[in-house]
Amino acid sequence: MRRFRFDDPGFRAAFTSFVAERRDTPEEVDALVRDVLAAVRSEGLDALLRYAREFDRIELTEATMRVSSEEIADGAAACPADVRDAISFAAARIRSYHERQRPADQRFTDASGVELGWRWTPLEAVGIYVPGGRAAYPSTVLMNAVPASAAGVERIAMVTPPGRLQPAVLAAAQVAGVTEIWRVGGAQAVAALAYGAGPIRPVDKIVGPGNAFVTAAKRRVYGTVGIDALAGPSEIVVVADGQNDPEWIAADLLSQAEHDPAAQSILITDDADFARRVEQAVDRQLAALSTGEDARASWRDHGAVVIAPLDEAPGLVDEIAPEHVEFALDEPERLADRVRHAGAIFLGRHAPEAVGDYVAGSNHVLPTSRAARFSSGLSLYDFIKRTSIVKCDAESFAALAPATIALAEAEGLPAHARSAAIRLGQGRPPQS
Ligand code: HSO
Ligand code: ZN
Repeated sequence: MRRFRFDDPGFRAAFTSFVAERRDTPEEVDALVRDVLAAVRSEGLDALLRYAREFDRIELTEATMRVSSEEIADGAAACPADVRDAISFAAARIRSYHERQRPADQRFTDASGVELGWRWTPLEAVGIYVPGGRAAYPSTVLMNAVPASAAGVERIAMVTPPGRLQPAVLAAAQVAGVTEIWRVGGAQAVAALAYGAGPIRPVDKIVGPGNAFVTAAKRRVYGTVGIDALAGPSEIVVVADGQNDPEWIAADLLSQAEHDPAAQSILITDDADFARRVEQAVDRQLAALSTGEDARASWRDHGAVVIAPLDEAPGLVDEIAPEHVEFALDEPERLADRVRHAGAIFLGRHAPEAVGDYVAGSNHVLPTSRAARFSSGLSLYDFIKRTSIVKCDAESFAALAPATIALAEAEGLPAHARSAAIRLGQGRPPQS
């Protein structure tokens, strides 16, 4: 854990280099991923079954590759009632938040009499990657599938590595209305979704987090299909004054540290004594945390405490451009309104990031690794697209034609020029 003081002479340089540190170790997986994509593309189902055998050590067939509707129902039923209820509660809140994002179609007539506008339509088919193991979060299934469903996507296909499917993941899929689930993971799953393979029909966009292989594969199939942002390790910045309970703030810092040894938690406070008490609380809580190993590594290697006047916090937050920032203050907007770069902002002493991870309704798939400078969290917009509309009659066309012809000629594109001129009764080619 690093300690910074805003009034130290070397603060600027030290803080800037701290923020620029890389946290995830880049893995050299691209060559293998390229081969896997090519094999699935040319051999389809055979390649999928072979990779299941080689990589996942499991014998699958075309029939057992798909998770049946009974399995989904049985798995979901095996999910404890309180977790099921929590999933339904979360799903309803996520749906209503994302439904408010639906933009309106527009149609208008401009001063030249040209009718213009745009129209939004949902994507037809979306693939959701759900990692195996500990990172198979039911909440992430909801955060990906519910906005897609709210957008009106007709087909949502989930892929997940073969192995035990967690009841809560199946319950989340069921609540989100996902009926198509395939036991296929890794780069081969991304390939199957992008190109189609055996019974898996191709989709139009692939979303959802994954390991280095999945991420490399998504990068490679981009263009054939759309993809969401490439997820990095989670981040939180907590801006807190000395009026907070140090145990609450320590818990918030550890809530992100426990995700991953490469996660990052940063406290910004104007009260050095409070900072010390938070540090002590972090150590105490770490000792009793079942995820303590990852959380300790994250806090040790990437954590930071910054002592700074609170008025400086918005500038520091913008430099970090974090995935999440909490303002644990009485009048949080006073500072938070000045923040420009953050994936999600949590306001007040009773808005820990954990509520946003699960049930607030906002999306927890958010830009990491400073991507908040240029991008936003997952939303309804990821699952809809816009088509432009142009309508002219003879009169409004006449207002547009001269400039169309001039630009076409300037670009050396005579057929473009003619396509306009011919409607003005000019430039008709000689008839034979
Ligand atoms: N904080 C994570 C999301 C998550 N938390 C899932 C719990 N489960 C990345 O924003
Ligand atoms: Zn989380």
